[in-house]
Parts: sequence; C-alpha cells; structure tokens
Amino acid sequence: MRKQTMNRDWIATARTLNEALPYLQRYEGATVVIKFGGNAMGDDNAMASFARDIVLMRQVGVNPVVVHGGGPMINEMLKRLDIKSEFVGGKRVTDAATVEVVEMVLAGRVNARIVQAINDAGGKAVGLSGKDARLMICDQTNPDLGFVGTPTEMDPSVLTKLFEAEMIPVIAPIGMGRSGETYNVNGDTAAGAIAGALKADRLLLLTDVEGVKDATGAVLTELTSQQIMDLTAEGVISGGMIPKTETALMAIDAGVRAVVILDGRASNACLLELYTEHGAGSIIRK
Ligand code: X2W
Repeated sequence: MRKQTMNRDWIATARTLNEALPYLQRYEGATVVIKFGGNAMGDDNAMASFARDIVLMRQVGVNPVVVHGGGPMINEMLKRLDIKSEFVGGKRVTDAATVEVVEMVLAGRVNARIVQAINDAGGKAVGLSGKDARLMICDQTNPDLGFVGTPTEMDPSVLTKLFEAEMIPVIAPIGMGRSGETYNVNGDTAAGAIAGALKADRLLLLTDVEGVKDATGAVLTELTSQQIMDLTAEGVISGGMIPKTETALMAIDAGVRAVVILDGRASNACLLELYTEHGAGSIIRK
C-alpha cells in the first residue's frame, strides 16, 4: 500500500515544473550553442550534472550544440611531455609539436569525455571537430602564433542534419586549413563562429566567473553591444573577460539573438538561465 505524505520537496518540484512551462514553450525549436570551457568542467559529478542539463534541453525540443575548450587539460599534457607553452593575448602560441598535442587532447580526450557523459545521461551525442564535414575552415590568425586559426568559412550543414536526427553535436575547437593544416582555435572564438553560422537563438558562454561586472564588482545582468564597448573603453571590462565579450559582440554581429556569459560551476547553470524567470549571468543583446 502507498502511503500519502506531502513532501515539501515534491511540491517545490511540481511548482518549478509548472513555472517552467512558458519558458519550455519559448525555447522549443530554438538553437542554443553552449561553450563549455576547461575551467568550468570540474569533476565527474559536475560533468554529469552538465550532461543532464543538455539532455533535458534536447528532451524539451531545443537543439543544443556543445562547443568545448580544455586549456587546463592541454597544459597538463604539454607538461607531461615537457613541451613549453605560452599565451599571447589570450591565445596559445602553437608550434607543430603543440598542435598535435592540442588536437589529441581536445578531440581525443576532452571531447570523448563529454560525449560519454551526455550518452550516459540518456542523450545521443556525436563528437566532432571543426574538421568534420568542412564545418570550420580557418586562416592563420597571426604568423607569430603559429598554428592558431581564425574561422573564416563555416559550413554548419552537418549540425542541422544532426538536429533532424535529434542528436547532440559536441565540437572540439580544431579547424582545418586550406592546405591541409590543423589549426588550434580558441574555444570561445569557435563557439562564437559556430553560433553565428547557425544564427543561434542563444550562445551560452560558461565560465568560472558570475558574469560581466561593473566598477564596483556587481554583476550586470543585461547589457547592449554598445554598453560592452563603452565599458571596455573605460577599462571596466578587462583581462580574461575581453575574449568573452569580443566573442559576444562578434556573434551578435553574425546574427545570434543573444549571448549570455555565466558561471558554469553553478549547478544547473544552463537550466537556470533558460527556464527560470531569474536567469543567470549577463545577457548581451544588440
Ligand atoms: C586554446 C584551445 C582550448 C580552449 C588552447 O590552446 O588552450 C588557443 O589558445 P578553454 O578551456 O576554453 O580555455 N586555443 C588558440 O580554448 O580552452
């Protein structure tokens, strides 16, 4: 016999689902690109929780695309192999030996771990890099940086095919050169280019900070492109936030409806942003 008890948690869960309905309807059929940075990845539990968020999004009719980083994992492998590495302007100077390690770690290890986590959570994830089906063709960013690429020609048709099959693309930020080179692409840059090519409804940049902050350190929840440019000129936006806001401006220019910079370490960060009134982090619109 089942005993009827009213558990506060169940009531809260039911209320949450009820309140989520208008948001579920708003994002049905939407394309949402999620940049999952190496610093936001955390331990196996955090990875499993991220994977469940992504599977839930797919389940309610969103087309999620995961574009990942893995800077800390590349650093670790380069150190093991005794290869020195430095960053200039937020980009890793990448020689021929380094690009081999970058591709191995990103496409071979980090990508596979995310694909496995999503599939363990009941989704159907497919791992790709920018080389697959000519998704992301790159030119060299700057000869001083070696094999660092800037995406210049995008073909997202492989992604729309996967959407039709209700599969979840997980993309390593590796690009293909026009003469067979392999390029290392900054994860944020790749996510912005992919979101732009898809004219995505949302680009979520998951980081390890709460969002864009004002001069007093308070998180700015809503911003326009113009405000981002003003805050950058005033020096309020600086350091590691600059590549993120630059990506946001580029993506919006390319036709992405809105970009959200949010803390990926917070539990259920993606769901909080998409499916509650509260939202999360900083949303940037034209
Ligand atoms: C990055 C690619 C990985 C990345 C790198 O080599 O570290 C360049 O710097 P996170 O975790 O998102 O920082 N590429 C050109 O962007 O990882």
